[in-house]
Amino acid sequence: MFLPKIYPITDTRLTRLPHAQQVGKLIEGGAKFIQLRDKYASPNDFYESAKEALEIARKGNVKIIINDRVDIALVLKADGVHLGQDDLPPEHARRILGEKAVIGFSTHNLEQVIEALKLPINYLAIGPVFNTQTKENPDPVIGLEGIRRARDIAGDFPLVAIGGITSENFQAVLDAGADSVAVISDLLSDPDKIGEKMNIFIHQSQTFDK
Ligand code: TZP
Ligand code: MG
Repeated sequence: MFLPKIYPITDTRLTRLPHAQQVGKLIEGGAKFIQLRDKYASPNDFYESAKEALEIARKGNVKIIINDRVDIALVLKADGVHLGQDDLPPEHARRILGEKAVIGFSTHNLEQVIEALKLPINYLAIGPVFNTQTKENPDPVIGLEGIRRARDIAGDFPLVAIGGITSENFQAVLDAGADSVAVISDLLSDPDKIGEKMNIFIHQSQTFDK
């Protein structure tokens, strides 16, 4: 599965911008794989705005993952869905969306990682790695040590780290064993600089590749 090192997630509360505009700016900055996350919009509003975002993403050959809503991912033929512990179980999402869909699944501790590895998913996310203001009622932080342990348990299964990740600390998170870092506030908190910030992340990750 295609999983880039930097995995941006949209947030309309933080940016006050529609998903489509956030996606446009993230793509300008070099994003290739974006999750649309909306905890407050009605299903109808999320559907409409995800549809616009997908049109932009398709033009740029960028993959779109829908947070929570398997139904919206299905009707819009999005690339996949990201599910949490309280969402529709991944085995049902797999039956609905088919073999080609990307299904990501959130975990917050090592027991959940062990269970997640039995599921029909394409990547697992773990976090929060560091303190975050973005998620309501976040689980306890797992730190870099949590990433190292998750990597030990997960073998070479695709692992995404999330929570409090910035352009300053993401390389340490990748070095601890994450394949990819999911980022919200550090990318989006200045809506005028989303593209620029995305570009900084990509540039940094390529610098470390050398
Ligand atoms: N799940 C665990 S932490 C988090 C989610 C959705 C929020 C991450 O946001 P930020 O702003 O990158 O800390
Ligand atoms: Mg969810």
